Amino acid sequence: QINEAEVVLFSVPSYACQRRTTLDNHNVTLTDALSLLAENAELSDEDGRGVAFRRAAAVLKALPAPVTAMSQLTGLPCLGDHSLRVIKDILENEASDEVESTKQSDRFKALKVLTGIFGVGSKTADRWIRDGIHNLHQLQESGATLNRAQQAGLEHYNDLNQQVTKAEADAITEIVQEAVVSVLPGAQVVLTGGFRRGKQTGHDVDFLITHPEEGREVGLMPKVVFWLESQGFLLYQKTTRNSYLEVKDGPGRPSSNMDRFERCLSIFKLAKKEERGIKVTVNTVKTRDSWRAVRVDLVVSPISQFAFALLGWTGSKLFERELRRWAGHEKAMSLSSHALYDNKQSRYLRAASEEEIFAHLGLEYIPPSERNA
Ligand code: 8DG
Ligand code: MN
Ligand code: MN
Repeated sequence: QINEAEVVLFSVPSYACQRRTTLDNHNVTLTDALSLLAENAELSDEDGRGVAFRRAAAVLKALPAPVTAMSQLTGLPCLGDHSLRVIKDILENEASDEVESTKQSDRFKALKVLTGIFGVGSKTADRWIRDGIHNLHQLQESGATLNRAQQAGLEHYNDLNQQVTKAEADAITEIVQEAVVSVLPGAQVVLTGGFRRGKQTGHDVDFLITHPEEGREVGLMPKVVFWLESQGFLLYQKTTRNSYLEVKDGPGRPSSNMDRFERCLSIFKLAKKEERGIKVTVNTVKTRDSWRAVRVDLVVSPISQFAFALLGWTGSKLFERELRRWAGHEKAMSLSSHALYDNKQSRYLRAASEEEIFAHLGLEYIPPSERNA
């Protein structure tokens, strides 16, 4: 019999943006299981279920010790019946039948393989599966039409499904920095995404670029892309102009800030470690085994929106979703990667740092390394 007094009871606030979630996860088995069910739901276009499992996993990630008994979970938020059942199965039997059978199902395996292609989402994968395409070989034989992103994704499939290391992210940071200062001296490059949260690996490398003088960043992305392309660093790129309208002086008065947020989804050709020189101005790699493909996201933001862009692109995805939910439901505010709007005051709230945004939202500041929800 368990002595009630010896059972550690956990308590966490209900929004992930109210909690500190480090990479030190004491419940990996449980969170992996719930994350797999979340992924399966997302791949099946059941977003509501996906979020529910993500939230449950995030609660367990925030606990200071491993869960050993169901009684410890009493009163914890975001743990629905389904998640609790999965946790109970794992605590009692070391595994959940549902998780194991999902992992083994042909449909889940096919969805994973096909959406593992850069440019292929769950809808496309689902259509292909219905056409009898379950793997890359069948896809290539099928004669299905692939867009430019998907062609590049298929071509670099193995590289892009291999985790990017911190060392590779650092090497790419040097290249991007070189490109950016070459085309606009004084411009700043910040590593965002998982690497900014302290992760040692990632599926891509994310950067945010700005210039301390408002307006100087206009037209920067095409120049950076041209520099990278002419130096032989890009295997693929697609630049999109963001059509965001910032309303500086009240609704109905678009300022000169419109259409400035630009994004580039790319695939870099990165020299392998032993091939990388000290100075990385020209990509001189030739043979196929001397380089590898790495996914890189570039975003350009005007300095006036930089704090919002930085907060928005640092993640994690669930932390971002929870910040926006907190803003909307608890504060009657709308948060985006561009701005924070206060619906009660009918005005935008300025911020020059992430700390100021948390303060506007009435939240304790959570540093990037504790946003790993
Ligand atoms: P990983 O690459 O290490 O696997 O994880 P990550 O770095 O956390 O994930 P990510 O998929 O690279 O996304 C990084 C952040 O960028 C994440 O917080 C969500 C954000 N983000 C997108 N797409 C978009 C978008 O279209 N708009 C905005 N505002 N943010 C986005 O990934
Ligand atoms: Mn990333
Ligand atoms: Mn990314």
